[in-house]
Amino acid sequence: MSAMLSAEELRKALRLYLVMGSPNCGGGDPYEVLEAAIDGGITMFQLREKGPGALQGPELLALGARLRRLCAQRGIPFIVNDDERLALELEADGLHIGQEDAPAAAVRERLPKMIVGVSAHDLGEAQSALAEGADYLGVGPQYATRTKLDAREVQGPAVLARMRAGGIHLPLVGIGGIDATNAGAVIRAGADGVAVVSAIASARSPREAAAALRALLLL
Ligand code: 3NM
Repeated sequence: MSAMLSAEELRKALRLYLVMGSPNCGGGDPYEVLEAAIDGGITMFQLREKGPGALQGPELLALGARLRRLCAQRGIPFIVNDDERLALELEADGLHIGQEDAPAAAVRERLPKMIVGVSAHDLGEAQSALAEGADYLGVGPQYATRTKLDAREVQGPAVLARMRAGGIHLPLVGIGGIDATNAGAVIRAGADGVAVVSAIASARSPREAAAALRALLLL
């Protein structure tokens, strides 16, 4: 899956988006977590190797290559967080960037064939990201999260509704503190999907956690 997905395919792929790296797996093997999550029914994956104990250099590249291969084998779009060079080295399907990372327009220009995802926190940021050529937006934090230490103030699903009312038709995925108890509210507010870290990666059974979310999202 190296060619970019159509907007409709991307909307579907975003439905249950697992975001994680080795620090999120509670000491377990990220490969096994990802494999179980795919068995449970995730529809897209982002390698986000951040936080205490995050791998770097050749170790990160080796892990990325294994996860990338698994995604390719299972038909799951593989996105890299923040690290443009790693995304190129791994021949990722896309790159996800935050407001603090490289400007979206420059990334879009350098990576014309990749899916470009951008984190947006309000209508203004969503409009800018749209103008700069983003393919989808990650919108959060929807709820309180302990996974991202520098997360902004909790926004609630209303931010998604404000973006839709403001004319943003891009694929949107909610992120931050999402689990089976609140995923429905995120979708009802206008998201095409939910992005989760701990609800799957830190679950006792990532496969069952993914399957429960998938059932709830009517996939
Ligand atoms: N981005 P969990 S919140 C990676 O608000 C990330 O943009 C966020 O982790 C944002 O599902 C977040 O464990 C962490 O709450 C989400």
